[in-house]
Amino acid sequence: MTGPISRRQAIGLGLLGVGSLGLGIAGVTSAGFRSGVSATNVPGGAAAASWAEPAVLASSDGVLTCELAVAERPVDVGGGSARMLTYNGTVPGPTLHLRPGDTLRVRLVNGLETPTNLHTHGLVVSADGNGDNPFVSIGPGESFDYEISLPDDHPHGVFWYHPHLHGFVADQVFGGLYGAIVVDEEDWSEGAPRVVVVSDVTLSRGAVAAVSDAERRQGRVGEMVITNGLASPPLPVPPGLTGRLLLVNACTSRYLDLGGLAMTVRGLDSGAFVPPRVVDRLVLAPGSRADVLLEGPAHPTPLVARAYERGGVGMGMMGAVAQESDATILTLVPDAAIAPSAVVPPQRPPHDLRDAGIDRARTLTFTMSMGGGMRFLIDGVAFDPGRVDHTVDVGSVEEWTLVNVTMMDHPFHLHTWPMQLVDGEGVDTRDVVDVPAGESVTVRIAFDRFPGRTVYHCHVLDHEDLGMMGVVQSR
Ligand SMILES: [Cu+2]
Repeated sequence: MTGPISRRQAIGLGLLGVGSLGLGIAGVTSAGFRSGVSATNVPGGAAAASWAEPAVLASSDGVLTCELAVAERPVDVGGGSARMLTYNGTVPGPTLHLRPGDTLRVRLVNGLETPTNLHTHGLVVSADGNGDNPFVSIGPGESFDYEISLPDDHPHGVFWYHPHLHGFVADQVFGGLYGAIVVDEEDWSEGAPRVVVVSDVTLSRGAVAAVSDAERRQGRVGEMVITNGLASPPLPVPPGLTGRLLLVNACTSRYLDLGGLAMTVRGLDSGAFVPPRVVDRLVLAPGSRADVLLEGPAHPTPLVARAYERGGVGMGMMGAVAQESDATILTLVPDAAIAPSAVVPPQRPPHDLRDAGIDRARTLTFTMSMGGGMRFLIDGVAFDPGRVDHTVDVGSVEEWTLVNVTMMDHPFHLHTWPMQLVDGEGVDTRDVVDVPAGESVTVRIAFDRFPGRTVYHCHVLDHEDLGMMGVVQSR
């Protein structure tokens, strides 16, 4: 029951051509973008005056030890000032730069008035104990020491971190709690990729606006799209040379339907595309990331996220919700003074499960129920942390068919284990798989390690908070 694999699943609506450009192979030289670029004026009103990125915390000798202090703080955001939820006082939080085989030790200090925790989205790591454990709850004023060990064969790529405590996730992520994680084996001192964390937020009276129940059901979208906390910032690039962006869709519910220029996509989530794919449209569901090469244009050129149709609860009975509109994520601005440097690391192709023996097939069905307030369900039930919904054997390969019988798209995220699209083009491995309204998608999953208990859920985070999450136990 694979159904018509969604047109939208493919990154390549408007594919310019899927060919080997000789890109993404070790040794390709690209123009990096130096950090600390100078201010650039961009016509168009409220656009930010200059590019900025989060601070980088990098591992050394196999370990990154750091503290993430969670607190509401005043920050400059989208050209104004507002109180937001922050990691170490900034939105986004610091970028964590790790290598395969590293250990990440994070002391999370909760300065909020609500409980929270930490999820390292997309990392192929254990969910046990003080690992990437979504069942941990850290109360107000408490702290917790995470220790997350990346295996030596961990995929290269861009990942991210955010809170994952059921019932609080959407509010806390919308409030500003997100940051990038990059896993590679590069020394960034000679030139780094541009880390581009995109989110959206609505501000009201100097703080993050509350949302209505109708907005939660729809999956809230913010009025303002922010890139590294900035509104439509300029990104200086050397004309004619290639630069590399690591894009993170940290929006609570918004899909980023990116276009406006040609993009060479080296991979989505933890899955590398070998060879890279050249597209002029790239849809990133909430939670998804992309590793993208762009050619520096001769003239200022915007990267635009177009309003995206992802369905609704229907019948106009649920109250007004904010309508999405097009947004400029950033504007590439030619700047010949930006020095080129080699920043494109070799790719690590994901395991190919197309010829794997399937130990077990399962179907997971997404529904909504109207009784007692709208609930978002998987297999007819709402999330219960005390219940195991699926038990899998470590060492097995399974095929999961994700069936969406609702009128809204649901981006499905499985923790710890990547998913390979059965009908994907070549090897297409992701950790967020969009399941459009009324469609189904089949994936293969190698539960090759990490006994323990973790979750899968809709990454429209309001839907997750409203119940659309389940528990998988591996043993
Ligand atoms: Cu959903």
